[in-house]
Amino acid sequence: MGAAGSSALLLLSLLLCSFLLDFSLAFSLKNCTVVYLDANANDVDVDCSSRHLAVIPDDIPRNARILELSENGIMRISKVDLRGLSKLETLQLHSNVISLMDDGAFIDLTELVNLTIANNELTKLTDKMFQGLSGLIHLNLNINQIFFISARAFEPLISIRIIQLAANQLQKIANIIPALTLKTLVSLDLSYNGLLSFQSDNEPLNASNLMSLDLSLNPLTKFSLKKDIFPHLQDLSFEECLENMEWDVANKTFLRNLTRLSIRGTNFSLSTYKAMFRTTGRLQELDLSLMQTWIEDGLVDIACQRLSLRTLVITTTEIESVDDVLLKSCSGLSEVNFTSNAFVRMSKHAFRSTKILRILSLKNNKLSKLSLALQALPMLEYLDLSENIISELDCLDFRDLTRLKSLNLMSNRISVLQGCVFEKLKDLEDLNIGENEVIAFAGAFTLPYFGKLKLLNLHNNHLDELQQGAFSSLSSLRDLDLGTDKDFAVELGAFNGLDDLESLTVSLFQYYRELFSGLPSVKNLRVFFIFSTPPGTFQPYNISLFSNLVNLTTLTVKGVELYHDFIKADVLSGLKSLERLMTENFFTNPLHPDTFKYTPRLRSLQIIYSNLLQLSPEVFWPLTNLEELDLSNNNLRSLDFLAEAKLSALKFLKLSENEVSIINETIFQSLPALTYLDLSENLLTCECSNSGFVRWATSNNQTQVANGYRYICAFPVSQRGERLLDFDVRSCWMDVSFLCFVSIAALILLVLLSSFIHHFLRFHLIYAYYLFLAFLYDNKRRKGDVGCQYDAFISYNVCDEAWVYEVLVPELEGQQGWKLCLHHRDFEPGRPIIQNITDAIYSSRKTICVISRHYLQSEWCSREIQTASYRLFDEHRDVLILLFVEDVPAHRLTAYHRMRSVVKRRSYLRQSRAGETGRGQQRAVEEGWGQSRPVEGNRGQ
Ligand SMILES: *[C@@H]1O[C@H](CO)[C@@H](O)[C@H](O)[C@H]1NC(C)=O
Ligand SMILES: *[C@@H]1O[C@H](CO)[C@@H](O)[C@H](O)[C@H]1NC(C)=O
Ligand SMILES: *[C@@H]1O[C@H](CO)[C@@H](O)[C@H](O)[C@H]1NC(C)=O
Ligand SMILES: *[C@@H]1O[C@H](CO)[C@@H](O)[C@H](O)[C@H]1NC(C)=O
Ligand SMILES: CC(=O)N[C@H]1CO[C@H](CO)[C@@H](O)[C@@H]1O
Repeated sequence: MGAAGSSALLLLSLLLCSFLLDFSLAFSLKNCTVVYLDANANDVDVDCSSRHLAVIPDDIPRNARILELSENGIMRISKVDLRGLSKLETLQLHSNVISLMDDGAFIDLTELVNLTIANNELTKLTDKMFQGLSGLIHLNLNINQIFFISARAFEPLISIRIIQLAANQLQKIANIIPALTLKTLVSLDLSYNGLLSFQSDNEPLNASNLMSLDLSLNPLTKFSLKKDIFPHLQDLSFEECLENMEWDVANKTFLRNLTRLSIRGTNFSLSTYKAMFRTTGRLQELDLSLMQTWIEDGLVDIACQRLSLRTLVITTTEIESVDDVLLKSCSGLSEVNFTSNAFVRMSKHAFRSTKILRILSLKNNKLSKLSLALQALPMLEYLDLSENIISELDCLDFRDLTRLKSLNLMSNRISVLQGCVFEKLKDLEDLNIGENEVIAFAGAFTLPYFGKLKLLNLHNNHLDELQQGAFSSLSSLRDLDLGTDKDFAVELGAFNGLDDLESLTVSLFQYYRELFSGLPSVKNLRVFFIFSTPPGTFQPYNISLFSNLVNLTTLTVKGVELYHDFIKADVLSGLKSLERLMTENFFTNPLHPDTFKYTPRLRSLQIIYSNLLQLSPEVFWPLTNLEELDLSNNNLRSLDFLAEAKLSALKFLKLSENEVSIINETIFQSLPALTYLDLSENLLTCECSNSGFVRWATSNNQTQVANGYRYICAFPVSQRGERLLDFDVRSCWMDVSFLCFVSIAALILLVLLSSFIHHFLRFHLIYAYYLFLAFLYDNKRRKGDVGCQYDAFISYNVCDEAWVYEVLVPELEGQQGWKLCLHHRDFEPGRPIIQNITDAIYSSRKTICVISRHYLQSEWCSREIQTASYRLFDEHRDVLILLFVEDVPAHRLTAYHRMRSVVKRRSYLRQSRAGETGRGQQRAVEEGWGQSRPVEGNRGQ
């Protein structure tokens, strides 16, 4: 293995390590939230409002349709800020400090319909500012400091219909020509600017398509039309223009389409008003609010004489009474809005002339009793008497209002409802008696008057009790509100007869078994449980409270000072259609595992403020369709129950305001559909125990961790106040990177070491290898217990054969009487040579190597010397005798012969003079780690 291999490995490990630390696939946005939308999953609504942003974040999803950036500190919209947001339909930028918008900043926003840059610091609108906004319909530029609009600024807005420029600094009509000339524009708001006059005389204006023009709150002194430039204008406002304005409309037909004029709070001269009324003959709606003096001076009368008025609005005055003359000339009125005046009384004939009045609002006045005035309104359909001080209703009050459809008595002081009051209201559909002091309604709703009543609001009254059949005549009722915080008793059967009821809100101060029987159509039920002591009367019932509501789809229950013990495991039994359940302080810890067994269709579940502390996964097993789960405010410490909860359809999970500190990110593997997760306001720990979650939150590409970048660390104390997702998980990966480092380092060392060994100690290794082989072989042999057959095996090269046969063999075999093993004589034919060699060596007591240059070159000879050497080590027997017949230089002792160390510490023989036969062999025994080397030992030659 070389350098290339090691660097490849190094690269691999580096890749692996960096992969573990990759954050590039972020899905959760840094500063924004993709709003979870239940019904319309198509819309991608990105909310970045109120986040102290100074610039538009760069991680807005490209498929965003709604982008809310309001209430930040954005100063500028640059060319690149909104690049690529080609799906955007609504862009909200109000309440920033934008003073600069680059040319072409909106160039990609071709789908944009609604753009709001209100409440910023724009001063000029320049030519290329709105380039690209070809689909824009509504542009809101209210509350800026715009004083200049360049001639072609609005040119790209070829679809524009509404422009709002209220509260700017436009002074001259010339400033607004670019808007007035837009062919598609139908509504223009120029209120609260500095316009001193509105004159068409010298301006290059042609007929516009404008239908609504608001010039309120300008210091106008002149309104002059010399040309027919507003043939379609329907709605014109001069509210609170406080200067005396001259009205100069040259031809009565110019404002022929004008139907609504607001001069509320103005203080023009009588002649101006008269001139106005003269040229707006088709007017239908007039707003004279905030004009008490003018009204007292008879302006209503003048208006009604001149105009074909249908709607009169007089609000926000101190007028105390409606006298006989106020509406004297207004016989055409069908709608009167008298909201927020100071009416104490109305004269009996106040409405004598307005015979065809259909809509009357007397909301927020000071009426204490209804006057006979109302009896003159046979056509009245809508009557608003809310926010007065009416305490009593007389049987005659509504006697003639036989057409009344909607009666609003909310926020009065009514304490008793007599049946006769409503006797003639046979068409009544909507009755609101909320926020009164009704103690009893004395059978009012059992009388057969209310055949058409659809909506009855009785919330926040002082009812004592609801008797059986209290609403028995309300068979058409769809919506009933009985919510209150004042204790009252409900008899069983109280809701009998409400066959069509779809929506019911009720406060309960006792537990009632079967209370909701006889409500077959209810789809939406809101219950407030208010009882703090054990009601005593209940004991385990077979039938639970809701069991009759088989069509209920939405249930909202809120416990207020609730005594929880009645909530049994089967509290939801019978609710087989239930899809949405919202509970607050209702369930308690522990939640019974069977709680949701009865509600298999549940899609949305909220259990908040219930101190659940912990949950077991089994609770959720029946909820296979659950898509939304809100468990906020429950002091939950752990989310581990989610791992086994089998919530495979869950998309939305809210767990805010709990006490979760460590989140095991693997639980999200068991929530395969999860797209939205909110963990705001928990006690999150910024330690390595959460590093897995942090990494998951920042890198997973399915689940948005809503507001994740705002989560604050609660622990450890040193990190308190830091942001969780800013927590540097790399410091945790320190362990891993350290491991990586160590393993890489070890690897490199190994590589280096092996090249080193290969280079310098190769032969020792090979030697060790053979030693091992020999060991194995020896073991085998030992078992066979082969004794020594020969005294010596002579290892030699054929070139030295002559010497061996002429000198060595005769000497040893002849003279000494040794039994020698010679390969040409004693090797068994047919066996592998290596086998023969090994056998020969192992069956001889000694191995004599006749070393010459030829010997060293021969492969077989080196095998022989090797094998003999192994035996030396293996058996610790000195079997090797090296017989040097020639002077061999050191460098020739290459390859295996480098085992000089072996030679060194063992004995060897040297023939003093080559060819000098018969001289006997000196035995130069050098024991131990002798210094003399065999070659050096040859010196004497
Ligand atoms: C634009 O947005 C505003 C504020 O949300 C809304 O009132 C208005 O109706 C929208 N206009 C259009 C054309 O969608
Ligand atoms: C304006 O009035 C004319 C005739 O008076 C009518 O034809 C036209 O439809 C009206 N336009 C609008 C937008 O109401
Ligand atoms: C008003 O204008 C109409 C047509 O727009 C014209 O027929 C009529 O003569 C004009 N009246 C006056 C007084 O100029
Ligand atoms: C009456 O006027 C008030 C104030 O302008 C307004 O809020 C209210 O909606 C109007 N009521 C009716 C019934 O039009
Ligand atoms: C414009 C922008 O991206 N602002 C902030 C978004 O959130 C990150 C992390 O919390 C901040 O560092 C940015 O300044």
